Amino acid sequence: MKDDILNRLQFSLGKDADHASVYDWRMAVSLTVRDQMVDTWFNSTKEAYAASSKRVYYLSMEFLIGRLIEDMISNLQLEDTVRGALTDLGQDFDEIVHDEPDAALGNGGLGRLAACFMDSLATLGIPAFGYGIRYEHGLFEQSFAQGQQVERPETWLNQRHAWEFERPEVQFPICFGGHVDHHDGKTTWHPSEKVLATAYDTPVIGWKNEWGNTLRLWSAEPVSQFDLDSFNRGDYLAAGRSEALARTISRVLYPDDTTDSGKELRLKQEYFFTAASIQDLMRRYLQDHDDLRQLPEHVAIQLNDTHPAIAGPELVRVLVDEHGIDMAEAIPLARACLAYTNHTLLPEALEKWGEWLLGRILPRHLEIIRIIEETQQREHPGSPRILEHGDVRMGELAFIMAHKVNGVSALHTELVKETVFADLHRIHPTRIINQTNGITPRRWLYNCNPGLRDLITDAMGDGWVADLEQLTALKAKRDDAAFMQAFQASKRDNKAALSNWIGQTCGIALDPDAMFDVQIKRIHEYKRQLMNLLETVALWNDMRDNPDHDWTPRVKIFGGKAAPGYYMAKDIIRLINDVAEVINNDPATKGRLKIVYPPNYNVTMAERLIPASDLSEQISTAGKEASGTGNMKFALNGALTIGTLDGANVEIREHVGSENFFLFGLTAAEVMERRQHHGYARAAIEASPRLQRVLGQIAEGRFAPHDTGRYHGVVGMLYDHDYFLVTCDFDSYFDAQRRADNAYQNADNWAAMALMNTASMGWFSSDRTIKGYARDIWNAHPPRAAMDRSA
Ligand code: 6GP
Repeated sequence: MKDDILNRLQFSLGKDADHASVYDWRMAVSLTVRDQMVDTWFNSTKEAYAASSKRVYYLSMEFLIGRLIEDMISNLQLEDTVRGALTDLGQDFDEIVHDEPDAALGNGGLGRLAACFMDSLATLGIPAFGYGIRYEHGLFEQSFAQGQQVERPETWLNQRHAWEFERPEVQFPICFGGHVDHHDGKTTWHPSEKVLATAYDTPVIGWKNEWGNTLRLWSAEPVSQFDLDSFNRGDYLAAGRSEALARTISRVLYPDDTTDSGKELRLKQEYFFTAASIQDLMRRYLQDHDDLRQLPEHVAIQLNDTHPAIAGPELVRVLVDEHGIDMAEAIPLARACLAYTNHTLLPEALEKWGEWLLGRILPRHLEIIRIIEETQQREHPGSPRILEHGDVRMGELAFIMAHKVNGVSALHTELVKETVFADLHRIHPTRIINQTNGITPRRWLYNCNPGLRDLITDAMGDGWVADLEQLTALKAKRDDAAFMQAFQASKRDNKAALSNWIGQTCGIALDPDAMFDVQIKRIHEYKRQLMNLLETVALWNDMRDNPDHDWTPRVKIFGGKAAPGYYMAKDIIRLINDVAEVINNDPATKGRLKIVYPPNYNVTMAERLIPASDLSEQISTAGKEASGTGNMKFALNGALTIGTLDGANVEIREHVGSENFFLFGLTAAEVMERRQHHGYARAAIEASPRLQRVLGQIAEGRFAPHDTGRYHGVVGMLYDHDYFLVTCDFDSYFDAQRRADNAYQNADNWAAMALMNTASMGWFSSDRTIKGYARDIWNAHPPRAAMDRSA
């Protein structure tokens, strides 16, 4: 390993050890590790070909992979080797790991789920490709100026990406615009614009080197580099214009989470990566099959929400226009390959494209969508329409072109059946199924929490890493005093490390014995960071009113970004920072209450915060959080949840036991019922003197003394259109927080509850989720050889 690293340093980086920077060392290490994946990767491809295996194609606009170096090293079981080699070379392993930029090719839950799924597919040995976009700029970087969010472009590709292989030979033309010709029963699309999609491959190797799949990200390139005529005329800007336009398609990730951005460029991005992926998988299929009617036996395409929903019409187009299959046969054939996952019920997230726009950019696809629509209406008269009020509704399109549609938690799936797709569900009663989300235990325990990982492994070996249900054996350790002490100590160590980091980065001193209460996720009204903040102010008031009470010291930690155009979310960010300024400087609550909000929350920060958390805030309005996956990461790392009966919280609570979970709030049914009452928010505020006081303080400028009107909008919203029922759940939330306070006072009991959480989370491994998809949706299996190896 040492020699390999030095060789890489010299021959790939062109540096000698005396002049190498941390970046050089990291690249040398990464390339060395990458070399070790190649055999497994190639062999997996060969085995999949030999076995003529069905392949899974996971199409996703987002893969929120974060840093890869630790996953790569640990899945290859190279930790000790790499660490040892670097020590011998006088280098610091941790410094090198932390030098890797966090690849933020996604917004939040949907993108991170795709990344966890890639790890599980490889670990289970299921032949799969992840297909997405190689964004030049990932999710924006966030900083705060006077408490307000500032966005700057993210630049992960300013450095070479260590893990990818560029594939200049894997390139497909992607067409837009133009018109369609119908001649002698043959249809021809004459596009007006063309770009090239070039593949970049990142190998994804499973735990213990079992199997290697590929994350294939497409980058947009111009068909011709530049216009020489313009250049020779001296018009240099014009010479580069078409090149710049082409590259725009993969330039930046849209920074929206669960909202519809509805922009022309976004539609082009969606079609760009979907069409490239379909050309690629068709090429692979036709290499060793000639009968397209067998396609569904070899190809499973999973649509990660509606962003790739154009895959339906695109696959039909390829089958009909390029391979001469009848339309009537092509539609069910495509459907047998396709499945669709719904990730949210929020109406503002349901993608719609104006018919005029879709028809202008994808004229042939609009024709095919009309035919799909007619076919559906003929077979199921009165079916909900894809085309309505001049829009193409992508949810309906995805549903109608999928043989299975899945929700991401038990509750969410029931709500999908009852609300957004109620009518389609009546027509296709077996199409909607549930696959509750999961998380990869490799990243979310093994790598992010070495203290707890070693404790567990010492107690029971490392079988749990690929079989997380084994953690149930930990329940017996509850009465093992030495184990429990070590369990508590590992949490205490993580909290001390986090306190150091927060001291350095935010300049705020924390007491590691205080309760670390953490809410990290996108800032959104339905997630109710505002309710958490109002409760913090109420607690501050109570602490000041009763200074002699035995208060449980708290640290409230917030993390998360707001979509740049989401003004209410940005006000909430500012309010958190303004309140923090006042409370953190109040001598009356010193040592008892602190608020920290480190900027630029990302996957790497989550890996730091989650292992150091005591209390996990999962407080969305019931019925609004489709699943949540952060909730699972916290519980696995021994945090207790304070939460509503929403998304996967419901199933987490069932697994960990209601006595180990702080429940509060209205249920989904009660939420819908409450909204029918006129003036429900005012009534709730009037019934809660505590809430009234907090809202009064915010409204009169207690936290913005030089701009007292700053939060009138926020307070007014709570009085007049509190759609997410912050006011109605406030008292119940406050009470649950006091139950948490009391429980925390008994450290041993708290630790026992925390252990029950860790020990009960096995079911939430994304390995279980992927097995469910493979069985119920894809009918995909590991080829024989891989099964033998893991047996
Ligand atoms: C998210 C959901 O909000 C979250 O509850 C879920 O855990 C996650 O998907 C994975 O299923 N949805 C999105 O991020 C999104 O953009 C369109 O939905």
